[in-house]
Amino acid sequence: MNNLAIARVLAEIGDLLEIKNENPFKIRAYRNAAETIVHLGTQVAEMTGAERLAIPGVGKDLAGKLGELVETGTVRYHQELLAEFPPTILDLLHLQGVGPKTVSLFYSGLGIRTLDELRQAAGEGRLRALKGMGAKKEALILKALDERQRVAGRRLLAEAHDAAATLVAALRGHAPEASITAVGSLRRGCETCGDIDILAAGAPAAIMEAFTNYQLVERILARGSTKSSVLIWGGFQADLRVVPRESLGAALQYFTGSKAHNIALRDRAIQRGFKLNEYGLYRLDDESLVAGDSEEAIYAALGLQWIPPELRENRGEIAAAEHGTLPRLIALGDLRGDLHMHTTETDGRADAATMASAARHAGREYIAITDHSKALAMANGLDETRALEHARRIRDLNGRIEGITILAGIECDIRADGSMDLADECLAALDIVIASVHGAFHQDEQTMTERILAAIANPHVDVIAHPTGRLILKREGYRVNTARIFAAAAAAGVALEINSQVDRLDLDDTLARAARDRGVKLIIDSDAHSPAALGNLRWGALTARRAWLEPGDVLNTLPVADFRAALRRNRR
Ligand code: DGT
Ligand code: CA
Ligand code: CA
Ligand code: ZN
Repeated sequence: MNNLAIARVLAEIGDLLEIKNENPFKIRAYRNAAETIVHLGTQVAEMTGAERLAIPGVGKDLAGKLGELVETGTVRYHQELLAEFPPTILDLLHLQGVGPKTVSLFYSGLGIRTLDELRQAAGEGRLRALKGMGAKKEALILKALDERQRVAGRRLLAEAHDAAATLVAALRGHAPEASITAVGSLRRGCETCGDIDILAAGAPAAIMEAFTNYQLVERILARGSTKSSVLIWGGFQADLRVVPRESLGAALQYFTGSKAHNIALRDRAIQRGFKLNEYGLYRLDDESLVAGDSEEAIYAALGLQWIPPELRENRGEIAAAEHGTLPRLIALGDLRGDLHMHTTETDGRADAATMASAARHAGREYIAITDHSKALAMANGLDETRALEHARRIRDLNGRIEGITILAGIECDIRADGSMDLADECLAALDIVIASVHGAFHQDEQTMTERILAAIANPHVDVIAHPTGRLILKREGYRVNTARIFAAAAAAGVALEINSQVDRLDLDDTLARAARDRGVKLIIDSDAHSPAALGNLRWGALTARRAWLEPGDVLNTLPVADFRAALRRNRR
């Protein structure tokens, strides 16, 4: 039994425990162990008992199960769980609005084991008979099933990035001379990726074998000398293309896409008497090569500035490159501040001092601690008294931690009626107030729009966080008239957030660009709930690049004094 097969069993135990609504720590232990084992350099089957115990995250109990697995090919615990639930019902668990309790209800009440069976039952109106269901919930389930079909196979950018990084590193180990790059939607920084596209230029033929033998390959889908496809751990499809070194630029350009950008570029080439493909740019008359080894040379031969991959969506970038008016795109390093994060005072995992030190290490010059307000009771949200005490302690930290300015803020809920969750006197006493919607998502567009406009009208509100509430691949944003929000925010000097959580990226690229075009200032925040999550800022910066933003469009590129002066509360 190889490590991949072992990891699959552990991960499935984790999933089955989730359906049983077991202790989250226990679930995470199985999943973490699976993740560790899949990346181990040595085979678990060849280890001694003591060596297994030394695997990070593997305790006595798990080491025992590993031994059982290696010796007998199965684990009794896994078999017992499988006897309780068929593994296909795991698919149900990942539907929006369906938790483990609902899944077991579907199964025990109606014998539903698959997505198809669920769709049929919902279509026939049989779900509403179950305890705690009803026609409305049934309709939501049908909608979630449709949504699921629409996004099937796509994954979050951050997940694709991690999977690609390990794969690219492994391939580079086999071909240190070659140029090996992730291309496709991943290189363009798209919020979701359908697959992982890897390009190798100037690599020996053996690179294909290294690819299909990669330790995380679950299945080989296609194998050839210039292109192979595999299915890897985590459910990704990965494609590898191999081209000669002299075609590096042409292939990078071609396989980075997007398709729409490529079609526009190819048309431009034809109009100028050229032919463009993944091997090079050629003259149509005598087929001679014009450019091929670098992207810059290809764009230049077509009369264009080099276009950053994030802009290659055929949204005006070719005209801008022709006129030399491409934006000077913002980069992660331009972000001096991070103004949205949580601590153990509410639902964060570290205290303010730890978050501040970590943010300084990440290169920030200033941060704001913005814990939740009392409406989020589940997160232990703050009332006025606690908010002000917390603020005093945060301000005290400034004297104790060097190299970073710490602002005392709050993420204040916008109640269903548009009023703020904390009294004006409290909000006025803080350094920055972020307002956000965390409940009553199903309001109609008019109500939701008025609700957010009311928050913007409050003179103590500086920022609207995650303005649409969408969760990528999970939940559509609430219905809201963004044009009215942008106009009001621009007029009031309220900034709109690009929230950098991997499944939020909210505002998204198109909305952020539209907001900027209407005069709105943006702010890119991590919304970190742990020190490690401060690093998510990179995804927000990437989203801002896809939105064509320049440093001047984003408030937290400013030095702290200028930043504070630009906040709505301090503007005159
Ligand atoms: P994805 O995988 O859905 O997230 O999006 P992409 O953009 O990575 O698409 P993919 O993997 O199908 O193809 C990678 C790139 O290869 C794509 O962005 C452009 C190029 N490409 C693929 N098919 C065609 C095509 O039919 N014509 C042209 N011009 N380019 C193509
Ligand atoms: Ca792709
Ligand atoms: Ca592909
Ligand atoms: Zn938050």
